[in-house]
Amino acid sequence: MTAFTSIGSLLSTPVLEGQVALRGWVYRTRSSGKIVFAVLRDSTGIIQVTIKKGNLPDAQFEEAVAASIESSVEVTGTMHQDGRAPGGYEVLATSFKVVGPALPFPITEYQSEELLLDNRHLWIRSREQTAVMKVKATLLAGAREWLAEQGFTEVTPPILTQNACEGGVTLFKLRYFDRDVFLSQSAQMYLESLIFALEKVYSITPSFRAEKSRTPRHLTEYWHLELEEAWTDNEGNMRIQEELVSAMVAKALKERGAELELLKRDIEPLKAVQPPFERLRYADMIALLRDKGFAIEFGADLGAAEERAITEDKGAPVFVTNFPKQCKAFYMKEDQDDPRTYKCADLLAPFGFGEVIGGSERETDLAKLLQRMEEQGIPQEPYRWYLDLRRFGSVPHSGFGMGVERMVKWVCNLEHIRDAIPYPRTVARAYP
Ligand code: NSS
Repeated sequence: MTAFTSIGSLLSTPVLEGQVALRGWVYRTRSSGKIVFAVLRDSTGIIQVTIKKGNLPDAQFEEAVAASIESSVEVTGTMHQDGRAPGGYEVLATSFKVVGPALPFPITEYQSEELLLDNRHLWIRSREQTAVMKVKATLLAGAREWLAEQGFTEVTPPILTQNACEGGVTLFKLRYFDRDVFLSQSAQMYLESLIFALEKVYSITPSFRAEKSRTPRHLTEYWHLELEEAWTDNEGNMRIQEELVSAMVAKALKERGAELELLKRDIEPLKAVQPPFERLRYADMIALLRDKGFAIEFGADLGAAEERAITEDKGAPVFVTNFPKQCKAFYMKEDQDDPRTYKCADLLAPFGFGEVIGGSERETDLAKLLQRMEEQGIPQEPYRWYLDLRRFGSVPHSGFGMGVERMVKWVCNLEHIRDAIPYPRTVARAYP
């Protein structure tokens, strides 16, 4: 059995004596007469393989000449320094074998966004997509590590539910045997129930929103990191968020420098992501927006333009707290110091990226919850179990939900959220 070495490890620890064996996909290739330059790609990097006629059996040389882009290949050879090659090294082949030939690849250099999306199953091999997926995995690993250190237990809430967490407008309904159920918009209510067993919980699940809006920051299916903690108020909730976000960004900076560089992400601003984050009250923010020329009144929700205006000159994320009740969901806790508002916060990423987290302290007063549900025409029956939580040993508690792709979009500086997920689902697309 040949022992294959990854391209990344060959470039970081070059093997300048003896043979190396590698395998991957043809990333670029050109040949002239008796020599082929094939750049190979694997999950860890790219390296140039030079195949010279006479250094290997003729049939293998012909195979190398014919090997098209994205053919999978196995190569052995010797490694040499070469200033012109990517990474500064090349492998001079002594054997070359095509494992799986490739038809002409439908993706070439300049392609329309539509063609790239239709060929997403092939496009995800691109170096940019690969880099984004690695950063995303590292952000999630960073979150799990930090949450485990803080004593949070990861739990697995359901995706099929009978209650709406974030309102009826963006619900996906589906037939479930003889009745209707919804795809989960948020695990929040289930997490609220789980704190009575585990106190500090979180989950990472898909969430679904029937978002009709075509924007660069909305998906219909996205990954949601949600957390709920017993005995914690909105201020404690914000402290968890700022530390969690900072720990995730720090891990990406530590482990994904090469990927962020490939994505041309300026990492200096990310280094400024350190707790505490600024807290800005909604009412003060309205005043600020009005100074900037927005005709916005107390009570209006924030759109992308407003969020951009607030964060364009910020170097680090900002919390906006105390939203008016009419902007937010019925389950939030009223702020007794300003009963027009809830004890809630949205976390906005800097430089115009906008909302990445929505969170709040939860209303524990059953009468208040029932009254709001009545006012908003929300039926009690699907929420019977949720309301029970206020009847059996209720405690102050808070939690939040982070849009994982929103985090990735910000950390990787992506223009569109669809590039933060391998198979984006939007109004226009559920294929491939
Ligand atoms: O609607 S949220 O603001 N809040 C909730 O769902 C709470 N129930 C979460 C909780 O407290 N457990 O959504 C939370 C975050 C929001 O800040 C965005 O970052 C993200 O979820 N989000 C989305 N990401 C991508 N696409 C869409 N459509 C989307 N909607 C929300």
